[in-house]
Amino acid sequence: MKNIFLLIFFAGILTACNSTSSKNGSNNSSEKLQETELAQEVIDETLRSWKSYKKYAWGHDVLSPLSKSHSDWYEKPLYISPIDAYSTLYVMGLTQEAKEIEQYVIDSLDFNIDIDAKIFEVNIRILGGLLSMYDLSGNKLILDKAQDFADRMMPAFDSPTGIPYYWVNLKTGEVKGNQVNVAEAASYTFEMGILSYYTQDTKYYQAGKKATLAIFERRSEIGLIGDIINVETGEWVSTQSHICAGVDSYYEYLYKSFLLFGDQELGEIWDGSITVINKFLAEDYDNKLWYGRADMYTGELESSVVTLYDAFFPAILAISGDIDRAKEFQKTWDWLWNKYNLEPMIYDYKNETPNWPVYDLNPEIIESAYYLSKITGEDTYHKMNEQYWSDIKEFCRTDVAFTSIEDVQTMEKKDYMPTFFFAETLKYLYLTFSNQETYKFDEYMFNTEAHPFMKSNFDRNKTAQYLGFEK
Ligand code: DMJ
Repeated sequence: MKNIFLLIFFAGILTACNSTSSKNGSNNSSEKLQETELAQEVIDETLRSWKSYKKYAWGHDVLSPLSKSHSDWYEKPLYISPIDAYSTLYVMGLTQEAKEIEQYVIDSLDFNIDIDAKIFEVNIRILGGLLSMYDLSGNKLILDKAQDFADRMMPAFDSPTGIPYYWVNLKTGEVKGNQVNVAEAASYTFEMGILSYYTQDTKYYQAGKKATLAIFERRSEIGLIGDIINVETGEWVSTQSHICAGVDSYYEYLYKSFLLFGDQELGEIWDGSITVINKFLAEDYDNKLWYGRADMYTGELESSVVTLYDAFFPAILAISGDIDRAKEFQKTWDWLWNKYNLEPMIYDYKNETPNWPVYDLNPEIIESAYYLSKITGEDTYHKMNEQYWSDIKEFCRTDVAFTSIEDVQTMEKKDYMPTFFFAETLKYLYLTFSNQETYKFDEYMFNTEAHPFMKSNFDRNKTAQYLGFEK
């Protein structure tokens, strides 16, 4: 017994000597408690996958784990996997690996490249990833990179409605693509607000908020929005209202931006939106809570086709205080997961068919189980993530990393490990299982790609001024 105490004592001294504080005062991994076996397993698997990325795909966007090669999103790589992986490696205490990415970003990453980038995707992954890298490291050079990147995104917002075009050329600022879905139209207030705060330049948040207001102002008389819009005319191209893929992060950012910055206007839009979502889209079918698709003008439900992205919603319901619905909806997704032992990308709950049976290592159900586990303290949600992790290991694990699944009915593998597997899936699993005190649930807020930001970094007495909204 005495020996154990001595060991703990010396380990304590060692960790205290090793520790360095980041800009936010968040602690280095060496101060954390002994990890649980499961958390350690997630760390080991993350490190294994990261080493494979480095071996087979370094300098490129994505690892192809079956062919042990790589692919890029565009003609030239944007280094998306490492930027997405950084905050997960950091949070897990893999600080050397994280530092290596930070250094590469500073030394070698140049965004002055002649490629058309998808504005939504690069906002959540690259801008969000770089801002979080700055938040965690305190390295001002990273903030400069983030600002440089955002400045290259800004021409996209110069449309007649303020809703960004789909593509922007990072070198020339040329834009194209005048039809976007709602998520692509209006999921910018979070990253752009953070950038405005750090640079004290309101223009970023103002551009993001203008796009959000442009969507909200085009709601129907009953308060619902559609899902695809023309950025030049402001006319709805599709008038189907839902919370699924293609809309999801619009709602997520209304609430999270209101919470992080205290912009009441966004809070009011959220309040109005959640009321009509629950009124028109929620339905009880086969003893389960579902959110279907309705016509934005009549509110009539017209489709029971949902996407696995929708499993982000229990987390938002839970943080906004609707624990009952959050639990109920999570139960639905848990049922679907257990039906296939993974989730199909698209599922029709009335026809009981997977319309698109792909599983891309997506995080949403795991993210919501993590939030519910922390908010309710109930073991059910920890157990859910234990189950999901066990299934992912069984069906998606390869000899070098993890890979997506072509069809959850046959478990045929696809040769692709999406960058959000590093950013989100592994992070939420780790945080659910971890004992460590460093990343306290209440102290952080995540962008939609799970890049963490410390809430206390954003002083509520300054947000209105730095972001340019009325108190
Ligand atoms: C992620 O890229 C983001 O979470 C996005 O908002 C939607 N879902 C994917 C992963 O499934």
